[in-house]
Amino acid sequence: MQTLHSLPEPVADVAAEGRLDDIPGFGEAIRAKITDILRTGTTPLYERVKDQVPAGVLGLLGLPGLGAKTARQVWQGLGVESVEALEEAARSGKLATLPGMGEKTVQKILASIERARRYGDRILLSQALPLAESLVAQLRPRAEVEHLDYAGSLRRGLETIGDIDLVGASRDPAATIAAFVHLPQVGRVITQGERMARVALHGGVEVDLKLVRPGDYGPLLHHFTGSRAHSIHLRKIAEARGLKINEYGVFRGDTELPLGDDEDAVYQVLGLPPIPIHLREDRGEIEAAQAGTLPHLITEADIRGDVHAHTTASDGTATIEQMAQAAQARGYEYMAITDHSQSLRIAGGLTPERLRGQIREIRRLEDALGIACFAGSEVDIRADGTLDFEDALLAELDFVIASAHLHNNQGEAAQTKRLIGAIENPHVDLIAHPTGRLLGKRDPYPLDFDAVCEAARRTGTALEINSSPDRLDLSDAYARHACQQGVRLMVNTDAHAPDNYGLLRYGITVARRAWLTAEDVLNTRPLAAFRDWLGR
Ligand code: DGT
Ligand code: CA
Ligand code: CA
Ligand code: ZN
Repeated sequence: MQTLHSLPEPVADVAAEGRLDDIPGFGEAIRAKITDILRTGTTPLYERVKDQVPAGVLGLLGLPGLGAKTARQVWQGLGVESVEALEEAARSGKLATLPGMGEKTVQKILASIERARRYGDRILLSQALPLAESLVAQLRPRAEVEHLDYAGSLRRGLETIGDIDLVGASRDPAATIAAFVHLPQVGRVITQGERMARVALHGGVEVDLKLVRPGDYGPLLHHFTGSRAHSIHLRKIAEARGLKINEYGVFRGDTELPLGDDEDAVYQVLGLPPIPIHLREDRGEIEAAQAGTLPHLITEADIRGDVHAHTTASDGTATIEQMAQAAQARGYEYMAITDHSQSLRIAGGLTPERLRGQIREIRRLEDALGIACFAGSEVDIRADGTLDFEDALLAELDFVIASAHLHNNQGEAAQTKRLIGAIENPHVDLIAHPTGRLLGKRDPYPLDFDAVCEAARRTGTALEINSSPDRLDLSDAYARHACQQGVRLMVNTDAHAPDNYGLLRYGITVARRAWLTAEDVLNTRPLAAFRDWLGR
């Protein structure tokens, strides 16, 4: 399932081109099931299981950390058929009576239920985006379709998505709607009209499609993109100018202003410059537009190097050469190899001897790699804020990342002190994924973030926006705050495989939502300037 979610392209495209065989880890059985689902919307195995196992029990599998074995155990052992019943069994102590079920596991299950409630049915941006892109790719080429885009929170790049909103301009809306509800991904039609439909995809994600005639598209796309708060604020500005603004257009009295298909025309009639999509949250962007101080937001193309990557030496899947080749193929000037340190045994952390060997190997390969490669390390921060390697070894490296993977249950004061300890180490250049959150799975650890920013600014230590789609850490709000406190940032992918470098788009989305310019992000600097900043 993880593999499916992380495919860089729609599985339908892969299947259509007969390339299912190329996906690592997919055997004959899985390929057959995917083909079934794409063709018929289901697969015989699913139909069989669906009839034998209550839907509520399958629903338990949606809880992060609860596997099929546990779901079966609580169902057959305690008759639990719903999340509510599972919670009841956990609280009453019944759950703890099952063989192999310790108090710690029970607490984990309760925490997971609580988190699932908070997230509701929201899915990760990285899961929604490929779905939306595949729907758009199927509808946009149709002859009667003039425009078709995804809008809503997905277009604004929120880290989680409630539902997917599609908007379009069609010369024959009925035909486009009919095509939409018959797409192979659609599991169920919820509502259908002449110009709109709402469906649920097989995975449960709900999708809205709204259509207008060509010529009216600008206001529609604009209305369904901006957050509600952004639209309401704009409406007030419109009223002050004697204008009325809604999804159908901008009106003076009963007369519609001819805006056409361009959404920026909406800003133009209000006397404003176009506001970048990622800023449309009413967090000061309208005032900035009025004052002419909108930031020139960072783009993917501004990044000159990705300086957080792993190899087979720790928990990556590729060699130094393969990672270098992938970084070079993206047009980067530089990169870093930053495998884990000794304490992180589960991730194959390097001992000092192995790290010294790796440094020598990078020096030896350097000329052949065709890209500047920093010998680095992602050093674990110990419980007391000291680092997992001696300073003498850190001094041999070109680039040092520090991060907290272990001992993260210490409480705010201790955790803050610990991070500041690492920040104050003169060898440390960057703190990776500074709040430790995993979207939908683990909350940020308690932290005095202002104190962390103060230390980072004072020592010239950078904080990371980690692009890994289940981290996105720092978040947009934290990154914006850090930047306002004078902290420099870096956007990295934490690549564990060559194609992970492509995850940069998610980190850049966070950076843009944080109002960052290329100037604010250190790894937009050319190699010489980046080296100057490192001061090594
Ligand atoms: P989500 O789906 O929870 O991740 O968040 P959104 O932002 O996609 O919200 P959604 O799906 O309810 O609405 C889609 C877009 O339409 C959203 O960008 C705001 C806009 N919108 C929806 N309803 C209203 C409304 O009543 N007033 C205004 N001004 N805008 C609305
Ligand atoms: Ca939405
Ligand atoms: Ca919606
Ligand atoms: Zn890492």
